[in-house]
Amino acid sequence: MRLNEVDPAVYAAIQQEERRQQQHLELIASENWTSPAVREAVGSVMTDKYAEGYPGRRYYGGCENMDTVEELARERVKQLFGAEHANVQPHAGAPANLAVYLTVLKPGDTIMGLELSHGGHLTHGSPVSVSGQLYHAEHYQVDPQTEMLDMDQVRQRAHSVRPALIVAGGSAYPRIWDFPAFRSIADEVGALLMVDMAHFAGLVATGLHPNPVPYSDFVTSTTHKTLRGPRGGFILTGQGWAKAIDKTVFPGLQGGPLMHVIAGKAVAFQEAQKPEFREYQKRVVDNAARLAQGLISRGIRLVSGGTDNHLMLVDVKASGITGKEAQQRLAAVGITVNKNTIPFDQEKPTVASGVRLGTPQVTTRGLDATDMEHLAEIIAAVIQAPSGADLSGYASQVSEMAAAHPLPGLTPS
Ligand code: DSN
Repeated sequence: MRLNEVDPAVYAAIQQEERRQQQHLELIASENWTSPAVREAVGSVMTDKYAEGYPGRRYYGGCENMDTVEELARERVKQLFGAEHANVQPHAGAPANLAVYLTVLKPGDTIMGLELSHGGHLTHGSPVSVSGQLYHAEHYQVDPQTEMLDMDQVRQRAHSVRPALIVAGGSAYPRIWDFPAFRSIADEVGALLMVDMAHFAGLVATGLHPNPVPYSDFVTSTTHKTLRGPRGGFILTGQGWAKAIDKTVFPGLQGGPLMHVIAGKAVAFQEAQKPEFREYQKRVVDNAARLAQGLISRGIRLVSGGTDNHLMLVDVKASGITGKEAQQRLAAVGITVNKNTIPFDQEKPTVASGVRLGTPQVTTRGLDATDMEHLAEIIAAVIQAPSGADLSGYASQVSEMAAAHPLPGLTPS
């Protein structure tokens, strides 16, 4: 029996989600739209199999096809990023980061990552995350004037707090990361270096952002953001740490790997090796630059004055509203974003002074430079509108733009 007969409630929610994604413009910087081939792999019989262990060393019989897909995923991701060793079993980015911490740190050791409100991530030592509870977390910040990282300030901070592990990467930093500088700082203070490239992995895979692999002890990532694969994580490291990392992921932290997701990762890693994927990532970055310029030219303030990657952080407080209100207003016209704290934010995270915008998903559905100009006009007008203004005209424009660019692989509704 098909899903619509077995469980009409779940079927209806999935149908409605398809419609929501089809009819809205998703500017959440960490989201994307997987290919039908990736979704086919994730929805396959691979979900039914236990495969604890690693290829050739499983605790269950019948794992020969599991070995094939996991080996393909490992080899492809190693090739994509030039890494010696890959573990593709982490269920998501958070357990990937935790696996590195558990491998190299003792409870109470010091880690140093970018402050959350300056663009970092919860798993880089926030007090509400196990990373900030199990370890002594210190943070570096962006420069108050430029709102970008000043590597001399990062160096000073590292010399003062002497971390055992430095974490680079984050979820709302719109600029390029300087990995050689992070490496030399880590070496000066005797720290290990982990780069969490979850956000910009697709850019790294296509040479549009420097590759952290040659400079890092560990690189962690998710597969579902710019990389456009299924929801999941992975870890890259050198041969020296390979055994220890594998042991931490399984049996240390996780049980049976999600083999259907690993099959989807293998497919996505192959897609990411194709020339079309590089062209796509180039359009993502170009679209972000165009959207940023369009907003700035309409008087909107962007943190750090722009973007070098796939995302930007809009200071909506400078236009007189909170991040929460901006998120609600944009939702009302069919644009999905997330409120986000900005550096030195005075608002709590549930209110925030900013919204984060990213172009990976709308670029997948074919929006181009002209559309970015149009989107900038709509977003600026919505943010700058007087309270209670009628925004329905913008909602129709968004709806038309979405209808003109159906999500690839879905029948337009
Ligand atoms: N939740 C992701 C993001 O939106 O960036 C990070 O984990």
